[in-house]
Amino acid sequence: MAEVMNKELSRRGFMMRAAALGLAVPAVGALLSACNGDEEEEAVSAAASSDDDHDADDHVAAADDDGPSADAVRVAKDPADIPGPIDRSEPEHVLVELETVELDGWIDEETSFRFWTFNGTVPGPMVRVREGDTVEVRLKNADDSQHPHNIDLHSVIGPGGGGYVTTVAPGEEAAFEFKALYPGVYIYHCAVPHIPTHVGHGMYGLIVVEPEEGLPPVDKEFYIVQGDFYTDLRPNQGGHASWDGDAQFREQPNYVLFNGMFAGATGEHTMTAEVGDRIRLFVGNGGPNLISSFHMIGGLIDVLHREGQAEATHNVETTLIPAGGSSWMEFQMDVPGTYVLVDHSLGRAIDKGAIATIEVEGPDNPEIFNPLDD
Ligand SMILES: [Cu+2]
Repeated sequence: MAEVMNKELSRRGFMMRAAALGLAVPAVGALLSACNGDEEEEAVSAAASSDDDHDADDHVAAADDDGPSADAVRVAKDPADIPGPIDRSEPEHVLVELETVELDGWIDEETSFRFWTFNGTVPGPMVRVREGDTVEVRLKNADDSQHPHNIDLHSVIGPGGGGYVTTVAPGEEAAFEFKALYPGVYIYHCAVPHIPTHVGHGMYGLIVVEPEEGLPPVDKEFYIVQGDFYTDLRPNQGGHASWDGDAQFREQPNYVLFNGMFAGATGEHTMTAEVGDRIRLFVGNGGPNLISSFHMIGGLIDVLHREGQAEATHNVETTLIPAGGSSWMEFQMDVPGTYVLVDHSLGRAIDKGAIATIEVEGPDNPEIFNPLDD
């Protein structure tokens, strides 16, 4: 019985995902159907005819009859919504103002969840400073928050990364300064106990510390942060999902997401580029628990600054991004089409949502990729 229920839920999820994604994004639709086609149908009927009679699966909540929150808004951060490159040759004093906001948002197109955020999005804003800058971080906790919050930036050399001195109750504000000594790309996150619960509600983002000489110019830059979400509902069940602390303890998330929403950066929210563009991705992993096997289907990372290190590695297919870690990478697509970014632990992509797309437009390039008719 439990197996039947799982299969049916999974199939329902597949149908909804196919409807939501496949029509708008043929490449994603093909991916999903390739992994959820007739074989699964056979498995469902085989399970249905079995004599096993287990109780209902206690890992899957019933669909929420009350429906999703009426207040749900889009919290998924647009990957293109980031500050531009640093354009100065001297260090400065930089003010970074962040507000912790708890709000109902869409974790998939049918399901809402109470997110805890920096500035109302997951991830929070990408902060961009220069090596040698003095950074003043001012953290406000919104008046209507239910929990204290703080910020620990991995670019900070100092106790708690700033967490101890920024713990603020609802309606309060705190601030500190730090010197950005080391160029790289770093996670920031809330570190109020119970920390996995705060991070698991979406409280993370990236801070980029550009080297003194800056980063090489590129045509496009995007910002993606993966996170694992522990909810009582599975993707696309519909309704309002609640936090599942037991699932967090067991490290078994129902959602694994780029930018806080199931396939949030696909379809009308896809990233876009032209054939031949140099593209830079800043990719982080907020966790709280899983590591990411970050991969681009049909592409290759030709310049990889693994974990933000100064020296680049070249021609990498899949790169590990630890929980609480990040990388920046560059590549170009010389052939037009849809490129799908995934966590290559593929169940997390296909079933749990860690998918994003880059739509590349421009002339065909048969010398590099040439489908043959015969
Ligand atoms: Cu918090």
